[in-house]
Formats: sequence, C-alpha cells, structure tokens
Amino acid sequence: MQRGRFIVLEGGEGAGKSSNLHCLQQMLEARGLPVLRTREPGGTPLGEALRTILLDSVYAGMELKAELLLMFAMRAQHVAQVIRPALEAGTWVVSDRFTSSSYAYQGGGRGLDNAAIAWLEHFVQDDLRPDLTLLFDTPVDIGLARMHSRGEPEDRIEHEGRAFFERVRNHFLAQAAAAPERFVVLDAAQSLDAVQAAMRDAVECFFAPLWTD
Ligand code: Z5A
Repeated sequence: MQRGRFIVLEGGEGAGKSSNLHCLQQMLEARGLPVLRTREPGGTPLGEALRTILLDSVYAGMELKAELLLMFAMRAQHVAQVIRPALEAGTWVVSDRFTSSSYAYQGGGRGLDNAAIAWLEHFVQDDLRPDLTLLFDTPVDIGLARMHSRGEPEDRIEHEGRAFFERVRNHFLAQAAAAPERFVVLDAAQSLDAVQAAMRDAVECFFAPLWTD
C-alpha cells in the first residue's frame, strides 16, 4: 500500500487556513483519496485539552519555554496517535498548523532558540516532515482585521502586539524561502475564491508527478 501524504496549512492570524481546509479536503476526496483533517494545537483528546490551556488568558504569565514544551507535548501525542498511523494506512493527512508554527511563533515571535526547536522536532517526529506546506501569507493588518471582525474574545496568544505578528510573518516567509521544494506561498489577501483557485493549482502542480504515474 502506498503511504499517504502529509499537507500542512500555515500562516498568521486570519490568513484563512481554516476557511481553505475544507476545500482542500474536498479536492483530494474528489480524486478518490482517503483524507484525515486535523489541527494543532489539538488533534487528539490530550491535544485538545492542552490547546485549552495554551490559549487560555488565565495563563498570561506562561513561561516561554513552558509554552514551547506544551506545543511539543501536544505534537508528540498527535504524531503517534493520529498522523503517523494514518499516513502508514495510506490516508492523506491535512493539518491546520504543525511544526512551522512553533518555529514562527515560539522561535520568530518569542525569540526562543531555533536549535532547541530543531532538537524537539527531531525528538518528537524523528524523520516525519510535511510533504507540502501551504503558507497563507497576508499583511498583518489584514489578518488582524479579519480576526477582530469575528467579534470573538482574543485568546492568550492573540493578545500579542503587532510587532510580534510581524516577526511571526517574517519567520514563516523565511522558512518558505529556505525550503522552496516543500513550501508554496499563497497570497491570502486576495478574495477567498482567488485563494482557493491558487491553492488548487498549487496542489495539482505539486503532486502532478504522483498523479500521472
Ligand atoms: N501556535 C503556536 O504558537 N505554536 C504552534 O506550534 C502551534 C500553534 C501549532 C491557535 O492557532 C494559536 O496557536 C495561534 C498560533 C499558536 N495563535 N494565535 N494567535 P489556530 O490556528 O487555532 O488559531 P488562529 O491562527 O488564530 O486561527 P484563525 O485566526 O482562525 O486563522 P485562520 O484559520 O487562518 O483564518 P480563518 O478562520 O479561515 O479566517 C478568519 C476570518 O477571515 C473568517 O471570518 C473568514 O471568513 C475570513 N477570511 C478568510 N479568508 C478570507 C479571504 N480570502 N477574504 C476575506 N475574508 C477571509
């Protein structure tokens, strides 16, 4: 049986990851592929419990290293319980965020050491990496305006200021520039229809060699 493929949607607040996830799932299923949709923080009962802690403003004083370690505790469970078994069973996994978010938020945003994140990535994932990362890139002002238009209370991380989100965006873009063979950057400031069309083209193009075999 052929191993499934692992696609991750990344980006800042309000970039439109969640809005595009369902469209991606439908596109893959239309090809007859089994698809599992998941998210981080979250993805398992333990991961969802850790998500609640991570985003709760009650923990406003959370140590930066505690935040990083909770992200990877959540991920260890997610990889072992959900992602790896699904891929081995031939299922395609599409995830709203994964380890690039730890590099962008805890590394770029918080200023934690990249080498420590890389060590945790290897410890938790071994050689598991996304086959393709779709980076939904939007100017910070647009993303924050979309986020605020939902009228929901801000979570612990969303309380951060504009400079933090600029560092996160720049770090995502730097990751994409450093690994163009597995990242596609999408202009997420466009209309949702235009973003979805660009996403479909990017995915078709990326997996064309696999699908024409
Ligand atoms: N985090 C971390 O720090 N480290 C890690 O390792 C991981 C995560 C894995 C929760 O993530 C937090 O966890 C997040 C990063 C941190 N921190 N913050 N802040 P999350 O993914 O659950 O939360 P989020 O990024 O804040 O989600 P979001 O704001 O919902 O963003 P989104 O999913 O990219 O956007 P959306 O829900 O699809 O769209 C937002 C709104 O914009 C919505 O009303 C849409 O209808 C609208 N929208 C979307 N696209 C468009 C277009 N193209 N035009 C117009 N309007 C649009």
